[in-house]
Amino acid sequence: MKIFVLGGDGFCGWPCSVNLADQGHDVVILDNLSRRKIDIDLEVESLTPISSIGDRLKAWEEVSNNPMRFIQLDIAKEYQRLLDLIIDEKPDSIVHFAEQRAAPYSMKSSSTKRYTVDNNVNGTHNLLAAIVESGLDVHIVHLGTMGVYGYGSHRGATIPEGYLKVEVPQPDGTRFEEEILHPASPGSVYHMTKTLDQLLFLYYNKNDNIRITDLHQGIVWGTNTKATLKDPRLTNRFDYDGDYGTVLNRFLMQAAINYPLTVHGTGGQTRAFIHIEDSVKCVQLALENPPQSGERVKIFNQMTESHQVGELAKKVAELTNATINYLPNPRNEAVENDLIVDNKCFLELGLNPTTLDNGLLTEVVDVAKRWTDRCDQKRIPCISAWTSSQAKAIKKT
Ligand code: NAD
Ligand code: USQ
Repeated sequence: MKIFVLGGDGFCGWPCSVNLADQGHDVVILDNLSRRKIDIDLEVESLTPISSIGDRLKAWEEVSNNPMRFIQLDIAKEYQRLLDLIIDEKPDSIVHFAEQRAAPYSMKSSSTKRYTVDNNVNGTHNLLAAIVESGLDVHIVHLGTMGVYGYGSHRGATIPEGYLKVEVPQPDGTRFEEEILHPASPGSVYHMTKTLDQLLFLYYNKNDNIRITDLHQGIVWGTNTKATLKDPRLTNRFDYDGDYGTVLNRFLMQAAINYPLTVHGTGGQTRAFIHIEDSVKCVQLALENPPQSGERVKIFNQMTESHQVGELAKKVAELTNATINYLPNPRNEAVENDLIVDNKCFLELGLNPTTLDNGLLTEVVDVAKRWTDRCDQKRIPCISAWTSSQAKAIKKT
């Protein structure tokens, strides 16, 4: 298959691109390298040293028989170039990772809120409009988020894969059954953009028959995959800072440097998780099992397990002797929530989930220990607050 990977230089996109090339596909990475520029603006670097995209591609060419290509392009701003590329190259599928993906970054200021909305919504819409204008039948696989369903209002119900069965009352007292897109309840401006993406997909699928798979992914943990370990220049990024670092990788890295684990509030928040190796595998499975022409948007919950943040901290503390710090929560989120998720689509397609075992957790701690001297401890606290009262509360600590 010829596959465009939009955002293929990022944390999820890079190992995914490498895996697809490893499987023999013709991979073209399209990325504007904005994440590398945000690192510079925030004065923070990935804990693991990452090579330039040029060196990454050179290394991949040396270790494989299947080189990848790279095109620097902003999908939110360069519509005509994106369209021309689709028409010239005729990809079979396009994997779309190219969005601003950090909730705390999206909540830093009105400027980062506006950037996140402009970038994510325009990027997704440009892609859809370009596929329609090209007249080609291209399957889109989009990386969405479990956060579209929201956290806190499910009252023990299982979260379905995208669509909810509802009964609609009629004036004569009868009811009819319908499947609707699960109500959206975003918890940040970033998560809101993903709920807007869903509506764009619904519309373009209905109006233009675009074939789309939307992957509602949980929090990804781990760093490298077997394929990115083939050469040090293929090393994947490891975000640990208060804006881009995600909770489990942050705890593992904090444990590695004897920094008290930063639990927000009581740690009662429950979230969905997936290991990077499984994330890569799921994208491959989604590409290999596209929707039929005329089929509605396929939605898969791309997660393998749910955990409470406080329980995760305790597990990491037991494993590493780390201490735990319970901090005022900078986010406006439920103090605690349940999270029961249906993920049978990927299990039925053959995903064999990697669970949170001690060996894998220790592996991440070891990666973090190796690069301790690259950590800037000043960048660990989460200082992006969702509301002004939360900003005041975190300033006091
Ligand atoms: P990342 O920031 O590491 O990578 C995103 C990549 O997209 C970067 O290389 C960036 O330069 C590129 N990009 C952004 N805007 C672009 C644009 N307008 N044009 C071209 N390229 C652009 O993020 P990630 O962790 O790899 O996440 C990738 C996708 O997966 C995101 O859409 C995110 O919402 C989703 N996701 C990530 C996680 C996670 O835990 N990391 C979990 C669930 C879903
Ligand atoms: N948290 C802590 N301590 C920390 C960091 C986070 O307690 O040091 C808490 C947060 O308050 C939150 C939970 O951990 O309750 C998850 O935070 P996170 O930063 O790990 O994840 P989130 O902001 O939701 O975003 C990440 C990715 C995003 C993806 C999302 C999937 O950055 O791209 O969409 O995970 S999900 O969480 O399923 O919506």
